Amino acid sequence: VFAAVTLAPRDPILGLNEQFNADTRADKVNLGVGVYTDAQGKLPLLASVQAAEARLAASPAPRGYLPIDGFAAYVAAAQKQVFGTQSAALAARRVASLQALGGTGALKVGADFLHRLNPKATVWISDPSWENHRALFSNAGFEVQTYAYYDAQGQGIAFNALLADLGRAKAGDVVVLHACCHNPTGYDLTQEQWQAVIALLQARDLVPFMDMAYQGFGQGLDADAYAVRALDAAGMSFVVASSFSKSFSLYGERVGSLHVVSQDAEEASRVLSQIKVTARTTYSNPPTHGAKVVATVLGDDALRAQWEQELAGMRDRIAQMRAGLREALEAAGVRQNLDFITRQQGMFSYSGLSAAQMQRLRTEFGVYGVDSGRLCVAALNSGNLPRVAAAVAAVLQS
Ligand code: PLP
Ligand code: TYF
Repeated sequence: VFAAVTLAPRDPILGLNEQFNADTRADKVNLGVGVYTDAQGKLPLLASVQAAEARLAASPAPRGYLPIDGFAAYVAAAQKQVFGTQSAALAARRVASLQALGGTGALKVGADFLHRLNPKATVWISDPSWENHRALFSNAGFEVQTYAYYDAQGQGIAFNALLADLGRAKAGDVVVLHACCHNPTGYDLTQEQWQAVIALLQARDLVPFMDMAYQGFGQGLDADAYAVRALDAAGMSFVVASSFSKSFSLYGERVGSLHVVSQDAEEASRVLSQIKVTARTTYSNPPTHGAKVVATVLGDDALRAQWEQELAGMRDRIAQMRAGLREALEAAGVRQNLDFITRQQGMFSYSGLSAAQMQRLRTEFGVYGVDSGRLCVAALNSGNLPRVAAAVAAVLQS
C-alpha cells in the first residue's frame, strides 16, 4: 500500500534542530529555530504563567470538551489583545473568532475557509516569508505567488516593488502580511507604508490575511498591532491569525486564535458557522490547558501586569543582544555597515550571509543559523555572543 510513498523533504528550520542535537561540540550555539531563550540560555517558563497554573491547579477542573470555537473567556481576551480597546469591529460585534491550535492552526483554518469561498484566488506571500506559508496555502488548494519584500542592497524593504507587485493582484486575491517582526527579515513597514498598502488593498479589493505571531516582541503590544488596528479603522474585511506561542513562551500548548473581521454582526455569525465547520472536521475542538492559562493571566489585572513586564523583559533583552552583536562585530573589525542589525526587530536578524557562509558557521564554528542567512538573535546571551560574533566576523573576513 505504501510502497510508492516518497520521502518528503524535511522542514529546513526544524530539520536544523536535529542536526544541532547530533552535534557533539560543547560550545555549539543554536540560532536556527525561532525560539526565545533567556540570559541563561533556557526556554523560560514565565512567572505569570506559573502563577496562573498554580491557581488552576488549586481548584482542579474536570476536562470535558471545549466548544468547537474554544474557551469563550480565552477567545474574548484574545480579541481584546489583537484589536485593542478602541476597535470599531469589536464594538459592532462583527468579528468572528475562534481558539486555534497556535498561529499555524489559525492560518490553516483561515486558509481552508477562504479557499471554500474563493478557490480561484491567488495567495500572495512576501519574498521571502516564513517557510510554512507557501506550503500551508498551497496545501489548502491555492495558487501561491510572492510579492517583493526584501531589498538586499538597500538592507531594508523593496517598498516600491512591493506596491508594484500587489498592484498586479486581482480582486479577491489574498495577501498574507506579517503584522510585526517579519519572519525571516526582521524588517517591518513604517506606519506611513502600512497606510499606503492598506489604500492599495482597499482600492484593488484584496483580502488582507494578517499573521501576528510576535505581538509584543517589536515595540510593544499595541504598537505591534498597528496594522491590524489600521485595517479595522479603515472598515475593511480581513483575517487575522494570532499566536501566543512566543509572547507567553507557551510554544507546546498551541495557543492561537483566528479572527475574521466581517461587515456586520449577521455576516460575522455566518462566517463563524463556517470556520467552525472547518474546525469540527479537522480536530473537533481545541485543547483546554493553554487557553485556561492565557485567559487566567489576561483576565487578572495583577497577572496581566506581571506578564506585560515579562514580555517587555524579553523584548528589551533581544534589543540588547542586537546592540551587543553589532558592537562585537565592529570591534572585531568588520567594515561593512551593520546598523541593519539594530534596525531589524523581533526574533530574527537577516544577516545577508550566503548559504555557503552559513554552512561554514555551522561546520567550522558550531553556530547554527538558517541557510537563508537568518539568525535567531532571541537565542543570543552574554555567554554565547562573543563566540557567535567571532565566528560571523571570521566568515565575513575570509
Ligand atoms: N507565523 C509566523 C510568521 C511564524 O514565525 C510562526 C512561528 O512559529 C507562526 C506563524 C506559527 O506560530 P505557532 O507556533 O503559534 O503555530
Ligand atoms: O521560523 C521559525 O523558526 C519559527 C518556528 O515549520 C517554526 O516560526 C519553524 C518552522 C516550522 C514551525 C515553526
